[in-house]
This record gives sequence, structure tokens and C-alpha cells, in this order.
Amino acid sequence: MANSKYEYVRSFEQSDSLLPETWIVVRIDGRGFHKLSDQYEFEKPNDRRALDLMNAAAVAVMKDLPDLSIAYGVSDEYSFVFHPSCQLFERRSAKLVTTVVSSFTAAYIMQWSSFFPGKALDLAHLPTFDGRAVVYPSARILRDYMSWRQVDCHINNLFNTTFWALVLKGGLTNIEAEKELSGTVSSDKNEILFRRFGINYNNEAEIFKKGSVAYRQYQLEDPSSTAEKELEIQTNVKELSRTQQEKLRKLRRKAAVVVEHVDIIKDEFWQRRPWILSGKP
Ligand code: DGT
Ligand code: MG
Ligand code: MG
Ligand code: MG
Ligand code: MG
Repeated sequence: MANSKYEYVRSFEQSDSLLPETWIVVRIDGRGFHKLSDQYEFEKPNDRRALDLMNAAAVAVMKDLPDLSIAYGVSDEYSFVFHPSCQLFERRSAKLVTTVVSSFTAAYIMQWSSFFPGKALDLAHLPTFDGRAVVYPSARILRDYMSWRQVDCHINNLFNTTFWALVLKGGLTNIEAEKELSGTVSSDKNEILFRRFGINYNNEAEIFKKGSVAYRQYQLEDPSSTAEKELEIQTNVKELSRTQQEKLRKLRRKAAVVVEHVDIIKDEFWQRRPWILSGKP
């Protein structure tokens, strides 16, 4: 095929391939969800329907992209994690981010009416999301990233739960509630909830306190797997042949995607599900 005289414009395209052998996290976040949650009257501080819809959209993305290892969601955001062995789109950042964001948005809008029956979306207030990709060089740092998001979930939820109790149950104005909470630490908020409103924060729903983690569940569980064993598997994954890689992708594609509301900061979650970090079911 002869090149046209216009072909040279290709040379203006810049490479945005992400560093090889690193964890890629694509985090998407709802645009203007403060306003959107008012528009569609989300319950405060947490709307179970909205969170379930976020999770349903995340499951659709995980199903669409078998290269994804795990995802974690809270509020209007979701972090999608690609394994270091991922070669999708030659690891080009823009391709990965736009695919995740558009796949998520399409699934979110498509399933909206199942979660908000009788509350039709209107064209002037469509849910949209932005996204970015960041790479992390080791499983330890990836886990610190995930822990960071889950700690954020906890801190924000404790604040929001106390804030809205003061406003909705305590009759304070937003400004008064803000003032009441300024300078307080976690134990103060727990105390306010318990003493003033009889709410034991520990009894709040796990989905609100811990957020949501989505991952693939396989039949072949090996709870005896140790950290050393995981590492061994991880180094081997790179050396797999093309047919073996293809086999793994098939297994991933077939696996059920589950959503749980559990601690992902402690070792236990990762030790009991070694395939998430090893990339090998
Ligand atoms: P952005 O991300 O810069 O475009 O702006 P926002 O407004 O999306 O801000 P962000 O992402 O920092 O915060 C998420 C907002 O979404 C926050 O104002 C609370 C709201 N939101 C998320 N989930 C719920 C929910 O379940 N219920 C209610 N009432 N609001 C929620
Ligand atoms: Mg944002
Ligand atoms: Mg947002
Ligand atoms: Mg957000
Ligand atoms: Mg095309």
C-alpha cells in the first residue's frame, strides 16, 4: 500500500505506553456528582441504589476486560487494576483509560433504570465520568494504594454519617453541623453518634464503611498458598507461552466476578485470594 502525502501527520502522535511490568490503576470518578446526587435525590449520606449501580457497572467492566485483576469502589469513584503482565493496547494509557471510562459509563447508564425505577435520566443531567491511569511498581505499593482508598472511604463515611445525623436527626443547619465537627477526631464522632443519636457506627452497613471490592472467583481455591508461593507464580507468569497466556485469559473470562465489602488493608484478603496478585488462577 502506497503512502499518501498526508501520511506524515502520523509522526505528530506521541507514545503514551505505560511503564512495563508495573501495576496499572485506572481510577474513574463521577463528574459533578455533588450536583447529580441532588438532581436525582440520592439518599444522604449513602444511597444504596447508587452504590449498587456503581458496582453493577464495575462488574460489567471486569467482564468486558479480562486483563483486570481487581477493582475497588467508593462513593462516585472506582479504581480498576491491571496486572503487570497486561499487554492490552500495548499498555497505551489513553486507550486503557478511555476504554474503561466509556465501558463503565455505558453500563452505568444502561442499568440506571433497574436501580432507579421511576426516576428517568434527563439529557441535561447525564452521569459522566473522568479517568486517569497511574502505574505502581510493586504489589506492596499497589496494596498501599488500595489501602489509601479504603481508609479514605472510612474517614469520609464516618464524617458524612455524623454530619447528616446532626442535620437530619439533630435539626442543625449544614453550617452548624460543619462547625460542630471541625477539629473532632474519629472517637469524638463515634461518641456524638452514640450519645446523641443512639447510633453504633460499628453496626452501619459494611458497604458504607468498607466500600466495594470486585474480583474474579475461581473454583480452584488454594487457601494454603503462602506469600513465597505467590511470588514464585508471579515471576513465572511472564515466562508463559502465548497459548498459555490465552488459556489464562479464557479462564479469567469464564470466572464469576464477585463484589464484597471487606477489609482489603490487612494481609488476610490477599493471602486467601492469591490469584489476584499472582495473575494466575
Ligand atoms: P468532581 O468529581 O470534581 O467532578 O465533583 P464531584 O461533585 O463529583 O465531587 P467528588 O467526586 O469529590 O465527590 C462525590 C460527590 O458525590 C459528593 O458530593 C457526594 C456525592 N455522592 C456520592 N455518593 C453519594 C450517595 O450515595 N449519596 C449522596 N447523597 N451523595 C453521594
Ligand atoms: Mg473528579
Ligand atoms: Mg466526582
Ligand atoms: Mg469522587
Ligand atoms: Mg477503531
